[in-house]
Amino acid sequence: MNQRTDSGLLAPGQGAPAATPSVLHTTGLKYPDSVAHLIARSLQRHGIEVLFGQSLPTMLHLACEELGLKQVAYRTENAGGYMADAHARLTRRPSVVTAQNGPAATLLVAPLAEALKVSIPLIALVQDVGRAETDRNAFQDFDHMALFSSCAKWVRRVTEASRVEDYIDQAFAAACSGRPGPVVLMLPADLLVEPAPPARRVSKLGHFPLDRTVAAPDAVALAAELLARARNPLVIAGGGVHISGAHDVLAALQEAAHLPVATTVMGKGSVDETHPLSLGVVGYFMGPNGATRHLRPLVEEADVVLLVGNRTNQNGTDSWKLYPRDAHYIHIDTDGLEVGRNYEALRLVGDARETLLALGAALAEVSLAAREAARPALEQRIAFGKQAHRSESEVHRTSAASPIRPERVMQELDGLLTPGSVVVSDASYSSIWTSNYLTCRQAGARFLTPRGMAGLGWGFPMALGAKVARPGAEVFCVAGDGGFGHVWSELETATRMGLKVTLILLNNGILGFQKHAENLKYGTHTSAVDFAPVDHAAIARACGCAGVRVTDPAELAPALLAARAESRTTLIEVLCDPDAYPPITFYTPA
Ligand SMILES: Cc1ncc(C[n+]2csc(CCOP(=O)(O)OP(=O)(O)O)c2C)c(N)n1
Ligand SMILES: [Mg+2]
Repeated sequence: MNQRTDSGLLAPGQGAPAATPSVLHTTGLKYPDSVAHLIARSLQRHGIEVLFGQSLPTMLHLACEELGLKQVAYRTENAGGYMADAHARLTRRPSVVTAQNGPAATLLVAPLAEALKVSIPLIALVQDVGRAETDRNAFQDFDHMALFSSCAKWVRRVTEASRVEDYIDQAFAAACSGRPGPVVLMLPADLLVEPAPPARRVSKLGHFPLDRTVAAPDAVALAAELLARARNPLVIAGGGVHISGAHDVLAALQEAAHLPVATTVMGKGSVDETHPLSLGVVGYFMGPNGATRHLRPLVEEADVVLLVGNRTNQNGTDSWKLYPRDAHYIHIDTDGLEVGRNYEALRLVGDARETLLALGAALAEVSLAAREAARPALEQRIAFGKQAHRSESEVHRTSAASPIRPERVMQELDGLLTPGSVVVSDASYSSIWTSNYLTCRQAGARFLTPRGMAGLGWGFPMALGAKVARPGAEVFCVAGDGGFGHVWSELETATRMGLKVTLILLNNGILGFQKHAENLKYGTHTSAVDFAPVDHAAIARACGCAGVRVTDPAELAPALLAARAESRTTLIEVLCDPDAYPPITFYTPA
């Protein structure tokens, strides 16, 4: 006799086990050649090999898996979108992320917003309610067109099987042409199971920039004249150099035209930072111990500034105070709206690579005698400035103190980097430490960070996406404890998907940037900024990763080497000094 509880229900664990209805067992795919199969084949036609997803839209993933496309299964849509972002940044091909309608779709807003800001082509394929269920409060129905309108370049819903190929190709064209960016295509669930119409399209649109344009020749010739005749020219390269794949052209121009080059955070890696004409990263962190602090006069004294793929945003320009007011600006950007946004400029609207090639050709036609003559003294100034930073920061870079100085962590990591390494930093202090204390030793090396929006937490999923893009590369991630709290669950993703990265967790026990900035601005901070102690290394081990905690700086190098030898993701939790802050200029204006 089964015991009933007071409520009349069977008590837990009682009663005969219910047999699983046979319909809940696998019986074979019911829709053999569906619209979803046509989409999968279209994705393959454009060169897509992986989708970042979590089983939805289900029919699409079933078709994709049947056709050999790989699903990299995320734990949260936020993280999946950032994985796709990093994957696109490194492959220089658009990446596909998928999600269900409703709440899952809303979680794509953060990664799409990042991609929109920094011009990364993401293709979000989002399930929608059945066509006959639209606007009748169907389960998880929502106004997705309005939801995505602020964070995507292009949002459409396809409703006819005969138009599916047209819309897929429009999605790729929208994402990859002009200024690249994220797009969303809504796919009603019932449409996906309809029989596939015949395929008609053959083009391959899965790369960016899809259509390279070049600035007008007269503007290019004028730019060459200005640079050749300048007293103190300076190039400030942004993330657009990477998007355009222009680093080799920029590096050649730097050398041939004797041009000093600084970068933004997103542009780090566009030139070799050990080149005698490279300044490093300039922006809002040029206070004491900042890598480019002693090079600030070179920026301020510039009379001709060449901006390449540089949005002249607040952090990059130190709130528009760093770049010289009276200089002549030459601005290369594929988006004419960015040119002259903050600095009136000679407009070189075009793809960075094509336009730099044209500029290089134009510079070969003019005399570079002034540039060549200025080079030795310029190189000496740059070398002095870099040396002054090295001397100034030595005490922190070699500190044996515990809790550990982040500069010491960076020093150990910098020693391990090769040109093929990929370093991903979370927002907040992590991206400032890496920008200042890690060295790009070859043009084209990649340092990724979600700094378009500076959304906290996305470094670790970006590192996983980077590893999918470059399985052979050593991928490091530097993240703070606050940021990492957004994405602990993706440790399980790393294990399940067999993705090995080395995560260096700077655990200072606080929302550092938040707390310090509050103290500075308001004299005190709110109660939200201090954490309870967390054993992150144990969380990593619980998810099948390796996890170690480092409290003594002498253990850093062995921990990094052990992580290198591991086949799994390793989380190295470094107990860091909560009073260590990076060289943000507004913290230390002197
Ligand atoms: C999604 C998101 N939430 C909040 C913020 C605001 N924010 C910027 S930095 C920061 C603190 C970061 O703390 P942590 O990740 O531990 O890094 P730390 O500064 O301590 O090195 C916060 C809350 C943000 N940028 N993004
Ligand atoms: Mg912290």
